[in-house]
Amino acid sequence: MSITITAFERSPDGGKGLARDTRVRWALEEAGLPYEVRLVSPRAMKEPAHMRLHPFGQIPTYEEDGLELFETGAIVFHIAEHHADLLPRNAQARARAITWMFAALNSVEPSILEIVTVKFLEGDQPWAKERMPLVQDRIRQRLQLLAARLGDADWLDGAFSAGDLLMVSVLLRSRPSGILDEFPTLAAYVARGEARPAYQRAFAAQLAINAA
Ligand code: GTB
Repeated sequence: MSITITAFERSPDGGKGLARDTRVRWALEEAGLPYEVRLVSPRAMKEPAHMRLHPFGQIPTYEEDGLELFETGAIVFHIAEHHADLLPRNAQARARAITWMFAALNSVEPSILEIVTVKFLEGDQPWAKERMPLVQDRIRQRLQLLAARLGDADWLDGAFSAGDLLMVSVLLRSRPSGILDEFPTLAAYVARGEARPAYQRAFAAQLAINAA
């Protein structure tokens, strides 16, 4: 089996691991699967060769023996389903882990991404400064409920799963704003994810490309 993913030629975060290829790398490392990385420039991302793989001209993409995927959630799900011990065998526990994958991407990440929108896309608007605290408060509301659900458990539902992999990855994006650290149990949850050897390998691999 041969697996190739795509990543930024140079991530705008300079190696903090926040671009979405890190999530795919992490899942592949959890599965113990070797993979190649094709680096794409911003221009190449919008050219036909890449647009054939990714209809929106983005990274990451995933190629495996003729199978071509885009969307990080779908890629991580594929890896979890076919290659890794990232989803429980019990049908109900499996469905709950998949639910957490969707929750990470649909119910937690959108509010966190709004910070990027306000900061970088709307930053020059006269109302941007007023909007930011509203956006930050919406993130806090979501994280408060997530923290309540996690309680003092290590992971969201039993053993570490693809749901935790995506939730930790999503929460990492709230760290630069300082909001993650307002929730010590979530910060500790993220730290547990980061301490996993598979995450460390994924992080190091992207850092090797993106560090100055
Ligand atoms: N829904 C898609 C998925 O989950 O795969 C979204 C993919 C996506 O947003 N890709 C981004 C991309 O290709 C990179 S990850 N952007 C280029 C473009 O659209 O032209 C998002 C990202 C970018 C930068 C940072 N950063 O610098 O911290 C973090 C995350």
